[in-house]
Amino acid sequence: MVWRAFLFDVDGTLAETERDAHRVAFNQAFKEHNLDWYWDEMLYGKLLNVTGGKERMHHYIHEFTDIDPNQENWNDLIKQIHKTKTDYYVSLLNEGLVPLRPGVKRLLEEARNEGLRLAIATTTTPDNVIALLENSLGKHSVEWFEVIAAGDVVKAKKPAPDIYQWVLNQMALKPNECLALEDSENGLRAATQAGIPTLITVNDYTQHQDFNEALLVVSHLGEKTNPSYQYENGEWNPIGTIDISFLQQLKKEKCI
Ligand code: XBP
Ligand code: MG
Repeated sequence: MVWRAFLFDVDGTLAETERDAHRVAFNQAFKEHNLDWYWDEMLYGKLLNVTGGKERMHHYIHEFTDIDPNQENWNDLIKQIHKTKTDYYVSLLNEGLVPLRPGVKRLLEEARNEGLRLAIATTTTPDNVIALLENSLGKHSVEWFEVIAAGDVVKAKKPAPDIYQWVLNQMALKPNECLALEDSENGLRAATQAGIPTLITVNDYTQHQDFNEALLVVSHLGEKTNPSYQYENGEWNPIGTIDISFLQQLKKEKCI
């Protein structure tokens, strides 16, 4: 059995969008809505435990402010703030300042050449995904992905498996025919609960999370001039570039 599809997470996996784009856009939106909230890099790291921007703001109000969420119509307010945040986020990406992570473009192109099917499974808003793809891979790259599952398409966001189950359903694929590519424990839990083997590319915010259930944990996908490192038994060792033949071999050795 070989991989038939790669299912990509977006934030933290395709690009390091969280600290310098989502976080910045949230703060810009708070200012525009006359809120004195400011999410610094450390606080944002804690808030990332809750996936979804609207859900993250609700969590912040409950856990980090004295606001009584019942006193005003916070549901509507949060929707408005989130819309402003999405506009700022898309503008930031349109400036072209958020590059893809090492090896992402290379692996996507290889997968396309070899006829593997591609999909996106993410918590973020669809407009954000399109902005990232168009700005980093070109106008038509959205068409590379058979399914783009994003945002509120399912009610329960990661770590719930719903978004992955939705993608499997749309593509009529079995979990063990797919490899999920993720960067976080929440993402790993979502994919694993859907039965999908998962490759983790860690980043600064997620490197200390629990990835015991992952098929493979690496620093990034790697380029010839920027090799990847694999995390195993408490150590990081060079592994080169993660390409299709490496991944198909990994499936043969470690999966059914
Ligand atoms: C991504 C997220 C998203 C973004 C914000 O998680 O948690 O919420 O931070 O996006 P994952 P929105 O990578 O696990 O899918 O503000 O558009 O919700
Ligand atoms: Mg992610």
